[in-house]
Amino acid sequence: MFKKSFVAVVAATLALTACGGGSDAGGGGGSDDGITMGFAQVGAESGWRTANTKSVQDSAKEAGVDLKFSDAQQKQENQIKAIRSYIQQQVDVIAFSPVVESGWDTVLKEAKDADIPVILTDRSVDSADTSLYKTFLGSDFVEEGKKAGDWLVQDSASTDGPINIVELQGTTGAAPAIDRKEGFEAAIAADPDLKIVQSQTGDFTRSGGKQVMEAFLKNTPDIDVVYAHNDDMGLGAIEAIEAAGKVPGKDIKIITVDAVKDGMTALSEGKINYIVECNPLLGDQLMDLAEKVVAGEEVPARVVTEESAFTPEQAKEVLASREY
Ligand code: GZL
Repeated sequence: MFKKSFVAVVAATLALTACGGGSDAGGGGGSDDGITMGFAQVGAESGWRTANTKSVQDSAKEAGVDLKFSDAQQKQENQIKAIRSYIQQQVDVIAFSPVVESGWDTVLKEAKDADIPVILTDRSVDSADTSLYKTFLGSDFVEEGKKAGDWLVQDSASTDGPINIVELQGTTGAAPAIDRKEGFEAAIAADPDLKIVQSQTGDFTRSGGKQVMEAFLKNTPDIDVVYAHNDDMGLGAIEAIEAAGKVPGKDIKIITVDAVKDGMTALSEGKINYIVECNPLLGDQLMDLAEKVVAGEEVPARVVTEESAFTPEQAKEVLASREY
């Protein structure tokens, strides 16, 4: 045991020295006293994303990580461009939240060939080659969808007859959109009265949720429930429902995911009926993983974030103390 750990310490020291002094094997662009991270963010589409960006930036500062940050405005080609620029700059480590699951193998292979480790945060990729990244830090989105569906099954247990659900999906092709749909559908299969009668993407934005909900209200009679893949689309749906002269949370029940401040406020007011939490505060864990990866230490292939779910009563209790 001693021999192994001694070797690990030596290897880590050598790796750190190499990274600090700029190794010629690629990577190693870090400043003398810390590592340099290139972070390619999805965009600024939602309250969740804003909180996630703040967490990454604050944690980098605290950890002495030199952070190069880019906002892709929800475009995959911009994230790919940013990753390529980080490779050119020979950063020590690259982290990003893939806007969609597919289309990453080529650029991730370029990072691997440049000997720059990659960490997936928040969202994952569907690459068959898992050697293209060191770890994936983020939520279990299928579980989040299941929690939303389980609540609806329990909440509608005493209601007879069909319950019509309209679904506001997240960004097409994004892991949280695919998985939250999967988890929710699997959960509501327990009750044949629960039916998704309309499903369309609102792209995780408040305006997208409002526009799609306006269309649903025009073309779909008897909507009983909205299942929105994030709070922002749920808040947009509330605007559309109120404009149509209906009471959100009562005439039409609303279930969302995230639990950001604006969503929790609407929940505490009874305009939303249930929110499944998706924790955006990944910064500290990301910096810890990055330092380990750059030092050549083993890290778990998957780090799942701890999350809860809230009713209106619970929202009233915690609202004042929420960090985001
Ligand atoms: C989930 C994250 C999603 C949030 C949305 O981890 O990727 O993207 O649920 C955000 O609010 O836009």
